[in-house]
Amino acid sequence: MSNITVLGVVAAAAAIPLVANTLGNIIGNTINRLRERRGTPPRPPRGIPLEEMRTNAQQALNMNIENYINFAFCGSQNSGKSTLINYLREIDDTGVYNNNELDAARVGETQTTRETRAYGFIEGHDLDFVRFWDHAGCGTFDHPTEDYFEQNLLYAFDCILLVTASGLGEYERTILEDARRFETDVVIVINKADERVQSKLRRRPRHLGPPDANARKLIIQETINEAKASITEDLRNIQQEQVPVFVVSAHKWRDYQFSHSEEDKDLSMEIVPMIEYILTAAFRRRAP
Ligand SMILES: Nc1nc2c(ncn2[C@@H]2O[C@H](COP(=O)(O)OP(=O)(O)O)[C@@H](O)[C@H]2O)c(=O)[nH]1
Ligand SMILES: [Mg+2]
Repeated sequence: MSNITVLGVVAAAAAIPLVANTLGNIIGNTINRLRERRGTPPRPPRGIPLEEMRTNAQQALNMNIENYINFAFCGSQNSGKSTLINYLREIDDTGVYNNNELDAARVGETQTTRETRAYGFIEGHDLDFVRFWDHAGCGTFDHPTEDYFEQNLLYAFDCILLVTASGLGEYERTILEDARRFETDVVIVINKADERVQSKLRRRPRHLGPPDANARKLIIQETINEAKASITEDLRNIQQEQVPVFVVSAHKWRDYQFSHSEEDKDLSMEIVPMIEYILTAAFRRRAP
């Protein structure tokens, strides 16, 4: 059915002593509300019977759409999908913070490694009923085949995160179109926004000196606004302006989990609203 290798679900490593639960501390209510929808499968798109969606997901992807909330991370090579997944799972893949990197998604791997893989959370983590799917194979070509979305069962996911570090190419436009056709929630994630902040800082006139807390916040807000404005224009051109856009920095989200500094949290930008949005989308789609 699918030409993408599916590896077994990566079991969460059992013996990590520290459960950070950063997201649980911030959006615990949204998480708990969704947890109660476990067991209710997501509503299938019109024309596809629930039973068929359930069986196909199980057989082709080994994906349990009932007991787990499944999110697909799609996007071109190098946009930061694997990095995002690692840091959202509060797993450090750099070794810098001395966290366990046993089951981290491999970062920077070449596009010849095509495998779709699910990542869960450490047992006892607030999000242990959620699975993040690293949809490698997405974006290994500029023009996805016509039946790509359907073949890869992307409609069986609770929500698709379309990750890009730049704009919308042919690949992203195709996914957006098919997501609409198959009534699947999708969000656009503009990652690596820390680099945009850096380049703004480099252009800052010297006589102003380093920015204080307020100036920094302004620069961050400007960065978000500018990144959104350009994507929104692209979206308008393809009549998709209803698709939500989140501007984030995966790297700064990692830093925040270890530093707990407000500066790093600000620089991670819209990570928390993004997660809150996809959890709410899953909640809506699983209405009993
Ligand atoms: N500056 C910056 N680099 C990032 C960020 N997220 C990922 N990267 C880098 O982008 C490269 C590709 O990341 P990876 O997760 O392998 O991308 P994937 O191919 O989409 O899975 C790696 O070198 C990452 O360290 C980010 O938020 N900021
Ligand atoms: Mg990857």
